[in-house]
Amino acid sequence: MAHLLPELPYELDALEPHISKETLEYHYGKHHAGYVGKLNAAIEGTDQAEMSLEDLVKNAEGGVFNNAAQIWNHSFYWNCLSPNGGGEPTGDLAAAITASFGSFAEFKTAFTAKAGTLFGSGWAWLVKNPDGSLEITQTFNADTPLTGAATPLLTCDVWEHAYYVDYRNARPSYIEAFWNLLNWDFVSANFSA
Ligand code: MN3
Repeated sequence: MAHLLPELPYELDALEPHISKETLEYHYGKHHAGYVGKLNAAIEGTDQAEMSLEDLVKNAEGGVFNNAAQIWNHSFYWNCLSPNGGGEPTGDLAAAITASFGSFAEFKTAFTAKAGTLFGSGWAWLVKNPDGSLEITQTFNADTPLTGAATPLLTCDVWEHAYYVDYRNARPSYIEAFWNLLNWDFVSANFSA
């Protein structure tokens, strides 16, 4: 069973001016697609060939894990963004953010800092712990909350390939733009799941 590159939930130019069409052509069309190609090549003819993507993320190691986890993380990331995104969450998610961080503004400051200070390549996440509390975490390289007990709610890809075309070395500018695209409907659905 070959894994497929999931369809992007919007057009390649839909996130402009915050994230350019050129970035998506590379980030989705080359990087995300590359992980799919490498995973399929690595598992072909092995006993991992019939495993689901989530099972590979949870059980595989080395290159198979890296490529499977990067496929999952990127699919999740694209869904966290929307041309109609931005603003603030509402309802139960908003209440949970206030309960865990004091206010939306404090959450935004803390998440921005966590994404901005990640050294090297990785991901910043908002996750829901088994006790219902929310937490901001970092994972490095391909690592993902999917292998742990917490439920991922939203992520920001802070690998350089996510922002170098548009913002060069200015990761803070990319993170600022990220807030204008945040798909709170997707984050709320993850929170309520
Ligand atoms: Mn990426």
